[in-house]
Amino acid sequence: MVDFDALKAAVIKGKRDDVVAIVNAAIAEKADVNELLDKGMIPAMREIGDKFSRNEAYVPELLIAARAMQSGLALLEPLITASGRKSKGKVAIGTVKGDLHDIGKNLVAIMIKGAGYDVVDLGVNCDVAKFEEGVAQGATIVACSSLLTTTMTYMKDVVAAFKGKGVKVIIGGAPITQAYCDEIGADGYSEDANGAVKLVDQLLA
Ligand code: B1M
Repeated sequence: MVDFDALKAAVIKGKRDDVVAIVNAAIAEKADVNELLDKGMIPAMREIGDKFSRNEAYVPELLIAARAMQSGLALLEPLITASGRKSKGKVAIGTVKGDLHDIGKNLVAIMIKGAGYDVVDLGVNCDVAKFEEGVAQGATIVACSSLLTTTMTYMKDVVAAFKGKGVKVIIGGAPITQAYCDEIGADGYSEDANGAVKLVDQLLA
């Protein structure tokens, strides 16, 4: 049985080796990948963020927690994306200009890949020109992630850049809401990675 509390604690403390050991053991016993994410790893990142807000944790602690989280995600990725699949379309994804947070973006990319789409991962700090590179590679959906209230405003520029060009722009990230999506005229918003897959399914149906 997976000890979700131990997994959560290991991510919060940035104990990469412990995260890897717990995730590997969970994989060996065929644990549910979504449960590992939803009951262990994602709440851990939320908790370290709350500690940061209360000045009980600082940037270095966020960084080591993020590294531990990424190590666990790397182990889960092949399970999420496994399946002999024919591509259903192409999505370009990136974290917007000024923003270096990539864990949520990576998770969304893995889930979209797992649902049978090709994904061009443009990384972090993406300006409009970077998103255009993804479109030049055949993406018909641009997915923007932002974790900062100071960088989410750049999504408006991305939406404006692709208006009327046959490319849909979808947005997400902790500070984003449906109201913000409506305000900037984006083609869709989702709160989490599973919702992002549903959005892509709808837009490419
Ligand atoms: Co930063 N950080 N951080 N940080 N960090 C937050 C976002 C913050 C909320 C922490 C806090 O104060 N409680 C706060 C933002 C406050 C604000 O804007 N109002 C903050 C801050 C202030 C900062 C710095 C400015 C700190 C500083 O330097 N003083 C700095 C900014 C750097 C920069 O980007 N320019 C900074 C730096 C960092 C680290 C580098 C140390 C590290 C990031 C490492 C990395 O990503 N490789 C980090 C981390 C780890 C966090 C927290 C703790 C965790 C983020 C995370 O990975 N969550 C975060 C606190 C929090 O979020 N509660 C925080 C887990 C991840 C799975 O969730 O990314 O939300 P999330 O993704 C979800 C959904 O949002 C959604 O699906 C995902 C899965 O369900 N989603 C999408 C995301 N993208 C989507 C795209 C879609 C659809 C859905 O497309 C359609």
